[in-house]
Amino acid sequence: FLTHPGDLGIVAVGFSGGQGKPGVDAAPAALFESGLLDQLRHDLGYNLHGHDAVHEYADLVPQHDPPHRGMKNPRAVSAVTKRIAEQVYAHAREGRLVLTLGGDHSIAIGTIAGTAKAVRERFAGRKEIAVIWVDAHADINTPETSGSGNVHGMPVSFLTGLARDSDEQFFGWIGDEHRISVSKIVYIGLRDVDPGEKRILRENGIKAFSMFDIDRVPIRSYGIGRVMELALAHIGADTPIHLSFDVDALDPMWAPSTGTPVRGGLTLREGDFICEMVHQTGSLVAVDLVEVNPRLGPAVDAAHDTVRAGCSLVRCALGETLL
Ligand code: 6HN
Ligand code: MN
Ligand code: MN
Ligand code: MN
Repeated sequence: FLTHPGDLGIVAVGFSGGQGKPGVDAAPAALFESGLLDQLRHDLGYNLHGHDAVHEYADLVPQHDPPHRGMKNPRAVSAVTKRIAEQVYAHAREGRLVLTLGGDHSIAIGTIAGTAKAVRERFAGRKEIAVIWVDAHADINTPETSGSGNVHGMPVSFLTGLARDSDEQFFGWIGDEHRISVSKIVYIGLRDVDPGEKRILRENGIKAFSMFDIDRVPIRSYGIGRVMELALAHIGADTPIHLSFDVDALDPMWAPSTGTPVRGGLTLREGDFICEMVHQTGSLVAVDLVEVNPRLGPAVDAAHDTVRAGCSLVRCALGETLL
């Protein structure tokens, strides 16, 4: 699917408006400081594009942004994700693999909208992307089912059209070309799903592998392997894949510095393995790494550990560990 597989478009998003805790906007700079770009350039041999800037989108964030249908910062998140969709689309249209560094998970509204549109155009509507969503959470609340009003808990409902708004300034800019179908999403790592979200997953027959599914195979280390086989089989060969990785899918032991940590998660090795398996398909068109918050965490090393884990996930998704 990639016309230039060695070319990597990077979108560094310093935005935190999809949730309430400041600091997640500092993740791209922290990932860069820990050497991620050099690793991608020198160890993995990618040509990087668009990596010089961390985007803050200050021009798109209004002074006054009162809730709409219970959503917090709705105008800001809508405008920023619209811009991100354009940025990701511009890279994908050039045939580049696209890496987006968040930022909170609301930004996936933009990244997935951008790849969905680029792939539709490339294949004249004959192909649609699949999305592998690795997360402790399902992020599929509608504004009405959300208990928090945080848009980072809603991106999948807007991307699938389960949530819609006709007003341009409240995600009304999302068109059919940006959307993904519910049959093309696979979740991995779920363990903290709201009641309304469980109903949405069930009613729409959405494929989801929870931590329970990963653990179900008697020998635990085979659990993630089988889950990945099943996940990729569900997507089917020859389908462009967008991997959206929320670092809170990992156990807080590995990734403590994140806004909504949930214990009982993936080991770093399991996370890396997911990324490696997806890379190995040869179908990867875009990767998001989100919810790293270097300002949070119990201990001094917490942020450092989380940033390192994030770098490892990205490198695995981009092919480092395969011989
Ligand atoms: N994330 N389900 C909760 C909510 O507020 O809707 C948590 C969402 C977490 C979102 O981690 O990307
Ligand atoms: Mn180049
Ligand atoms: Mn998430
Ligand atoms: Mn999450």
